[in-house]
Amino acid sequence: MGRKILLDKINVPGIKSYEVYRREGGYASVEKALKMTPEAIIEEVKASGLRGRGGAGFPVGMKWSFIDKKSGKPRHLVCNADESEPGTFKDRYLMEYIPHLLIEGMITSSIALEANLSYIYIRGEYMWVYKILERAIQEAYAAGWLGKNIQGSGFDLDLYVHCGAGAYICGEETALIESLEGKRGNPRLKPPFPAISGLWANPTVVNNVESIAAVPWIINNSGADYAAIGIGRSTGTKLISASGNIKKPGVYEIELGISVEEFINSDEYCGGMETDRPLKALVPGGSSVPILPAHLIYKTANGDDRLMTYESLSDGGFATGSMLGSGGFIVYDDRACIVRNTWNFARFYHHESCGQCTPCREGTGWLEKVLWRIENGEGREEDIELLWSIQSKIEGNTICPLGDAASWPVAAAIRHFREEFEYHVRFPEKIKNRDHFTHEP
Ligand code: L3W
Ligand code: SF4
Repeated sequence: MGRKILLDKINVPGIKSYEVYRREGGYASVEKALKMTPEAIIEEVKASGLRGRGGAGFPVGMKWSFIDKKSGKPRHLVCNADESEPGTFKDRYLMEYIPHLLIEGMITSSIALEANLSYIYIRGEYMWVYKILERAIQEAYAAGWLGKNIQGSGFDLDLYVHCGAGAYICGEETALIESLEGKRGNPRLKPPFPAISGLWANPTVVNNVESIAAVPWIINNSGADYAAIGIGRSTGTKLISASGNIKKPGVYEIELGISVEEFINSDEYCGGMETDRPLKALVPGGSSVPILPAHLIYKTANGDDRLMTYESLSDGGFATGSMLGSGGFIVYDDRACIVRNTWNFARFYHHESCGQCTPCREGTGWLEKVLWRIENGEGREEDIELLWSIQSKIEGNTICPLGDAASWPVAAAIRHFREEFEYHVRFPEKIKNRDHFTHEP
């Protein structure tokens, strides 16, 4: 069995409540952190090698050390719980079943950042999880872990949970900040990064739920202990939301470094393919990352085992690799129509584009339209080149990463499944007469 450090207590009856969570050793990291200097806490997190679990994989300790403490302005920790990436549902699981782990992580991390006012920004569709967090926060206030002079330490911390209103773009950290300030969630140009000028122009750290939930274990044990789990620069454990044509969809905690083959086929995780049909494709990190064709799933282009790490999943760049991203692992068997899947993702990004940048606002619309006509047997010979041209003009030319996220899946689908697009264009009648959404009639 792989090591569990986030989900190890998830099956303890009543762990959602403060009493049980505390009895199981909860809030020990806060007690320890209150006796440490903020710098020492940050050093432990740096030593752990923990990387941001929201998608970018940026080192958490390094992000914390960027925070401007010299300006004398108030500082904030904001938890990004706007989990909206198609294929990703791990943060919901953590917050729903062990909410105090996130609250404990928020307190310990706020002590490190010397932040006295912190927020959890949760996606609007998670209303029932919002209520669970609200209740856990009230329990933490009642037990003296939040509010003035927590546990007699002289440190004050207020924590609020704020509900989004249904926009994916508010998961982008600066759009999230705008939204938290009460404005429309339009991403800001960076720099300045939030660590210098974030919420109300104050120094702000925005971290994903899973990143913050890993902090208590690191402080209770040590950064070195955390770094000893995993492999290379992919340290610790990672939650994976597994879905698609597998026997056991769900949320799994893995030690970074296990092979993709083991993750898909072992009974401990996905349990193998849903039926006897062959594996066709994999999206390993949520809809924003490039899709991998069958021959590049278990092995990299060099013939090495493909591992569940930041490095191995991106091995060879986008020509032959993808990204670990947020760990939204979508498995497809040979019934899947890649054109339809690509259109479905493109439709999502078009709908969620905030509209500030022309390449994203217009380009995502064109991607959706052209993919829709190909998928419906109305594609033209030149459409594949047109798609390639549109996606290439979005990537790298926008304010925020949503533009890249819209272009990468299209580029990868054409790169690896071009013959499927060509088939759609060449045999429109066969495509029109399909009775279900597979590639072949
Ligand atoms: C200070 C520097 N901070 C980089 C920070 C930066 C960000 C992180 C990664 O962006 C985006 C992000 C998510 N001084 C810094 C610095 N930072 N250089 O480090 O930045 P980067 O540039 O390495 O990655 P990126 O891919 O361009 C990541 C956004 O993607 N996102 C994520 C959604 C996540 C959730 C979730 O966790 N629930 O929904 C989606 O758009 O917010 O803006 O923090 O500031 N020199
Ligand atoms: Fe808005 Fe798209 Fe520009 Fe991001 S890339 S700021 S979502 S228009």
